[in-house]
Amino acid sequence: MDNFDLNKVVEKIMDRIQKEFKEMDTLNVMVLGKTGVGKSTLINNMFNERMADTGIGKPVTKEIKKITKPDFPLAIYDTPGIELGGEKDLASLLDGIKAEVSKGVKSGDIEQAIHCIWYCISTPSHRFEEAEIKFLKELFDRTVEGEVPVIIVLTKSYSKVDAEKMMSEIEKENLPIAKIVPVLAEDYDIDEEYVAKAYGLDVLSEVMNNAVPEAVKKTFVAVQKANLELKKKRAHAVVAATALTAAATGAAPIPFSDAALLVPEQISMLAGITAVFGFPVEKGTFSAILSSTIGTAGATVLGRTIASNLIKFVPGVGSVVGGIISASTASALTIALGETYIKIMEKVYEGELKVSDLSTKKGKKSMKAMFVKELKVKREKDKEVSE
Ligand SMILES: Nc1nc2c(ncn2[C@@H]2O[C@H](COP(=O)(O)OP(=O)(O)O)[C@@H](O)[C@H]2O)c(=O)[nH]1
Ligand SMILES: [Mg+2]
Repeated sequence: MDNFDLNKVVEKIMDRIQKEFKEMDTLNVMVLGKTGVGKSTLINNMFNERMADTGIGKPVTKEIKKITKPDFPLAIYDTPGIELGGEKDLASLLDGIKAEVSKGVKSGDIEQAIHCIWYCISTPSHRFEEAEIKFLKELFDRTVEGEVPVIIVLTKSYSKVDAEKMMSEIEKENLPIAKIVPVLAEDYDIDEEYVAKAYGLDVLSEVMNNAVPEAVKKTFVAVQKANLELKKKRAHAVVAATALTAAATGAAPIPFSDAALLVPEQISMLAGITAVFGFPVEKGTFSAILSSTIGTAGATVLGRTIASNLIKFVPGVGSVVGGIISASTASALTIALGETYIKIMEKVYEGELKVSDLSTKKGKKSMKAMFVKELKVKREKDKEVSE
């Protein structure tokens, strides 16, 4: 019997993922700072795509370049060559920024707005220069006027002592800055023996998440790669919401049966989690994930014997009669599937697992083990509650 078409389900998931990304509002980040302070390095290490190397740059003004990537809901306004030397350059840069900010405000369209500005200062320069102070004052007083949060990023902060000094120097000016964040975007070789480890991008990410408007937080969590906790939090919320719907409607994949069904709720759950993590997952990967978790008709890895051994882990499975299952079973299976998938995405994020490893025999085995573990955890919790 083969009435479960894995390919069709996978197609549906892929469509949903594309839709999730298309529906996300584009996040617009402006990055200011003198040439060589480390803007490009910062941008490339913060986001899932290497925007500063490979994005398409379109000149907005003489100083400002807008970088985008196809099908990626992020726009970076980079200022590759500012020097802040002469009055004239300064005025023209500020005019350019003001024009972009006002355009967004006037349009009333969230996708046109500049959502955040990073002003980068390099810590090893040891100086918060007059010209910079002047520039920042103008930026706040006459250019962004409270419309856009400005975060000061202290780049190349391999010396935390120097970063502290720089920070207190900036604080003296009492500028309406959202936050000052010291970072080292990439490991730094101090000499042959000492390497300063990269740090601070997770903090910058957290600060960003608080600073940007509510409407683009979802986008930010998806496009950033510096803070795993932000992604996990959002992914768990997707699972919890799906489990509630699943419990309410009794909608659940029926596991280990001839007709393992993945209902629309679970399809959008998997798509939603994928969007939160924001890296490309291919069709073959989903086939592998589905066949090693909920199982499919005639699935090679999940033979009947294994299936009958597994089924006892499903809470309330006794009530599976003719495809009707209890609310608790529906939600347990949904949670187990969702949480397993989050763990897989986490491993990919941490570099412990490659997406391509998932469709191997070993990958499938490990996913199955994870799924069973999730079901067991749920069963133990249920027991505690009923005791
Ligand atoms: N090791 C290390 N090098 C950095 C870091 N940030 C910037 N750099 C280096 O500083 C130089 C200028 O950086 P870049 O990102 O091109 O500056 P931009 O002109 O502001 O875009 C490059 O050689 C970078 O490799 C960092 O966090 N760690
Ligand atoms: Mg650059």
